[in-house]
Amino acid sequence: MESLQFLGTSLSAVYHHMVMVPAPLFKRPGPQLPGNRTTTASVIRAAAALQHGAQSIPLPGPLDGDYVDGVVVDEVPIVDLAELRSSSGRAQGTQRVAAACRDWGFFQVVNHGVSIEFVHKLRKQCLDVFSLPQEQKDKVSRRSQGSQWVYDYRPNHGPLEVLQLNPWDSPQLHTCAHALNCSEDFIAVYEEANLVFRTLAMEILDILIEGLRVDAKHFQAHKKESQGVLRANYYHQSKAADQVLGLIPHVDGNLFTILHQQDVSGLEVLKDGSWIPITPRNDAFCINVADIMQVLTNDEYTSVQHRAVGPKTQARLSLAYFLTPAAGVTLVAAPELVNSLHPPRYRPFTWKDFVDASKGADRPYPSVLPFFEQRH
Ligand SMILES: O=C(O)CCC(=O)C(=O)O
Repeated sequence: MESLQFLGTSLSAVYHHMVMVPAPLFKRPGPQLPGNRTTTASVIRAAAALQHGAQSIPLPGPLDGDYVDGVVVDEVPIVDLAELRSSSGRAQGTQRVAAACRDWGFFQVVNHGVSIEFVHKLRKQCLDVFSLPQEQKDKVSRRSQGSQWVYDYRPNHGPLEVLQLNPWDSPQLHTCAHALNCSEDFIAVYEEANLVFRTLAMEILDILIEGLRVDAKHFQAHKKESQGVLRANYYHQSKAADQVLGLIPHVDGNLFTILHQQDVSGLEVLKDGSWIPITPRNDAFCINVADIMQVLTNDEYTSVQHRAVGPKTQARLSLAYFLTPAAGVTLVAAPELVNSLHPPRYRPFTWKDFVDASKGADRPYPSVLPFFEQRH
């Protein structure tokens, strides 16, 4: 259990670093004017050109996308899994996903096959827990349980409550349900979540592997033995939300993460130096590449830095399923992704080494990955 509590980011790091950020970082002016559209790359080119004394900015391309500080950035990739399930859409779809993993470390999936009724049922169970009296939640909190905690609360400017469980760990589910006096439904829903999210995670893992065009054998142990951790983040509504981060910038330390943010915004990913807000979609899951996938792909896929901005007008619940790697295997890049131009970036290590490093006082932040880099 303890090792599986190192995910997404070290929670202690997050909570101890609740930080103030300057007032609104993002503007979304409307209506969109085609002439004003530009891509992230061209924004960067323009900034670089101006820095080097150019008098004019390169003309933008005609792309749709999201505004950040008055300019449009490349559209956040949305992948239709139904298309990838058809033989005609598979090859192109996997290459689109691979491009998203390289360029963004992030994409959203729709038509994923998980019933929205089930997601809402799970969300309701989590909300029921968060609405319990504090004394009851404290029975399983970090303060009372130490490393065995499943619940945590930080009363900072944008208060955040967390419920983190291993949905495959029946004794843990029963102990938690008993301590919180939850109904049998709680256990049943979490057991179903274990199946539902693992099934989706395996489908996504297959797609990520196919997109790399490498031998799937390299990932076999993770297909067999990887597990998931389910975390519910409950961000309280806060008037100071636009000055407070609910979750500070971090990268996830697992293989990849599946996240549902329903219809309240908050998640932002870092792309080419800008924080891009991810428009919430009830029908979509966000997928972000995490550190261990970056290692297995020798940096072909990149682990994305992300954060959550606290909600201003209503509370926000996000559900995150972290797929963790097989515990016993040595983590090294797929051989096809290593050559003289791309020597192995990281020394071989195990998931336990990674978790242990994350607990070290002087670990690099926001990721411990630099600790495992090889010098050539
Ligand atoms: O709440 C969110 O949107 C982000 C959650 C997250 O990054 C995490 O739990 O590690």
